[in-house]
Amino acid sequence: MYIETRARSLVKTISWRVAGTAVTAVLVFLFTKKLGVALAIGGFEAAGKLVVYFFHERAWNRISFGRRAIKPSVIWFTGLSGSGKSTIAQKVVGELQAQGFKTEYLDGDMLRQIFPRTGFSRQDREDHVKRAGFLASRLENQGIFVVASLISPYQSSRNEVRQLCRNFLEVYVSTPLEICEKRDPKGLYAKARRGEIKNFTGIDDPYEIPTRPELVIDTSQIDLQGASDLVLNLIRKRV
Ligand code: ADX
Repeated sequence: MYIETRARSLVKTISWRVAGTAVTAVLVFLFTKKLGVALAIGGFEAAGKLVVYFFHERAWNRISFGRRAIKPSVIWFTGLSGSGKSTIAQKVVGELQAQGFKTEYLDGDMLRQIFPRTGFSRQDREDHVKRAGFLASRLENQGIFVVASLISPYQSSRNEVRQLCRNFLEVYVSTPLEICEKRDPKGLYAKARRGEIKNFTGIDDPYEIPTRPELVIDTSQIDLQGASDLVLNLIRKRV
C-alpha cells in the first residue's frame, strides 16, 4: 500500500553503506593491523557500493516477483437488532487498523442518518442494503477492507451484495431473539411488542437466516474477544 520513494531509497543506501563499510574497515584492520589500509579499502568500497546499492534498490522496485497484493474483504455482519453485530464489527475494525490495513466501517444506523428517508419497509431495506453493498464493493476495489453492520434481514439483497463484492465474508450473528429482546438496549423491542413500532425485525417482520454464511457467532455463547478472534482468523485465511 506504500510506494518506496527515491528519497527513502537514497537514505537507506547511505545508512546501509555506513554500517557495511564500518564492518569492512574493522575487519581489514583486524587482519592487517594497518589503519590506513583499512580506511582506504573502506572508502573505495563505500563509494562503489553506494552507487550499486541505489540502482539495485530502484531496479527491484520495478520487479513484481515475490510481491503479493493484499486481497481485502468485505466483512458483512447480519443479525437481529441487539445481537451484538456492531460491537464485534467495531472491535474488528480497530484490530484491522492497528495491523495497518486501510479499513472502513459502514453501519446501518450511520447510513440512515445520511439518508434519513430510508424506512423499514421491505423495499426500503432492500435498497438500503444494496446502497451499502455497492459502496462496500467500490471501497474493496480500491484495496480497502470494509466492515459492515446492518440487520440486512433478506436473503435476496444479501445475495446481491455478495455478487457485487470480490471477497465477501458473511458473518451471521445468531444471538437468539429472546436474548436480544432481553438486552433491548434502545427499548425498541418493548415498543414493537406494544405495537408502537411496526415491521420490527424478529417481531412482526421476518429475519431470513443466512443459508451459507462464512461464520456464525452467537454472542450469548462467546465473549467479545473470542468473537473478534474468530472473524480475524477468517479474514487471515482469505487475505
Ligand atoms: S436494516 O434492516 O435496514 O438492515 P439497519 O441495520 O439499517 O436495518 O437498522 C437497524 C436499526 O434500526 C436497529 O438496530 C434498530 O435500532 C432500528 N430500528 C428502528 N425501527 C426498526 C424496525 N422496524 N426493524 C428493525 N430495526 C429498527
